[in-house]
Amino acid sequence: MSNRLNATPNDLRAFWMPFTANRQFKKEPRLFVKAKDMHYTTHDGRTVLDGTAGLWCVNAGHCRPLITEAIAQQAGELDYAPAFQLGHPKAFELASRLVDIAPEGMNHVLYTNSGSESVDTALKVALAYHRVKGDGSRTRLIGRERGYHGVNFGGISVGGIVSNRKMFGTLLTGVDHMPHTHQPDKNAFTKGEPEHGGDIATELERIVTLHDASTIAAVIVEPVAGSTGVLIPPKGYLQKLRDICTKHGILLIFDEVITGYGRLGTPFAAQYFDVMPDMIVTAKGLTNGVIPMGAVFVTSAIHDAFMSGPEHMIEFFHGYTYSGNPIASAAALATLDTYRDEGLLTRAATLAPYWEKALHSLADCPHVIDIRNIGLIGAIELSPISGEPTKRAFSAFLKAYESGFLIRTTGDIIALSPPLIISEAQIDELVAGIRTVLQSNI
Ligand code: PXG
Repeated sequence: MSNRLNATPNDLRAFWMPFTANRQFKKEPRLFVKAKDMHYTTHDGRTVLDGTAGLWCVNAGHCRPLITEAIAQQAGELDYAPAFQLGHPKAFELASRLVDIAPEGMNHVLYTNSGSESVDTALKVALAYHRVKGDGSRTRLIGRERGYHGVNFGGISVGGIVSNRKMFGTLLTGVDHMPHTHQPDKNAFTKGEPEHGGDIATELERIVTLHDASTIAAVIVEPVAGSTGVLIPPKGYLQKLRDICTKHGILLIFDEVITGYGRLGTPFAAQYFDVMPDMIVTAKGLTNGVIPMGAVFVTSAIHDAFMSGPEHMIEFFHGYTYSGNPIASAAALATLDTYRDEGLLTRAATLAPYWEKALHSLADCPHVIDIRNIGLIGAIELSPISGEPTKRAFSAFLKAYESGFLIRTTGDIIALSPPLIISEAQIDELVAGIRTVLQSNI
């Protein structure tokens, strides 16, 4: 007996979609068929203003010519080169270019194909680093409540979003979590970094005391937590984490999958907050979202610790078939060219005051209980419908989509992260569109 669904080319049943309400979607599909700069075109021919840079990744806007051409050119010249014990020039050129824009001291790059793989790569580097240093008892990993570090086993173990964890067994052992920093009672409607909550970092001291520093390998946090609904670090918080980690010999990993490549108006959040981690995890904006690729930045101290033993020996037993893939490397190089030519890695700093003012003008709209912003990121938190959490925001998402605006929702929070090429007029358009949706019956 065949299990085939008797699929036709336009049948939607076979594709089990990621992080999607599949049954709802397939009753009422939403498909994009084209994109250019700030806009998508839907399958029914409507134009949609992209308020989320795809999924926080299309930082330079859509179908940018340098990137499109570089991919085509590379595909015709060198499609694939083995990633282990062999290489190709563009992967090396890209690593040097990345190091140039990274915080000083982040001198080496490991490639992956996604944010999730970047996270798991960084966690493995941390464990192996302590081991090659003769400190192999440092095996614990510390994350944070509400943290999102992708969907692989390492990432969901250190992550703190309950629905992403609860179905999947016991996960990695030896993991603990710091409390999140969200204090709406004290910080609601703060513009930029909240005043209250910097001291929550001292909870890490408590965790270190509980387990003993000699058992802890690394702490991983998103400098600005994105997926959970945009939680901005309180003033002084990240520096305190840095100080505690330094004091106890614990590596600090910044997961910059969302904040990397200009989202805050600096190449990386580490530069924005002037706090230097030991590793930076990236993906998304590295290739403008166009080809899957991630990169993990590490300091020389970490890299050099592995460079001992016989020279013919592999120093770190980790990597992917597609690490530094030629087409992905070409896309990333063209992305960096686009960012450089158009000043996009710092453009969010110029736009941030306008963005902040526009966003906070929604404070008087129905259901709005908090508005948060930093760089070119924004969040509008809505009061949930009693007994039906997430429904109000999801209905706002559907209405916005119908009226030509792409927003993203998580829980009852609307998250915004437009391409860094957005104009002031388009910010106004997006905010006016959201105002109309919030004033409708949601
Ligand atoms: N770390 C962070 C901080 C992320 O935001 C990942 C890791 C995993 O990346 P990959 O490439 O494996 O998906 C992410 C991904 C949203 C949203 O709307 C956020 C992500 C992905 C999809 C949607 O909040 N972040």
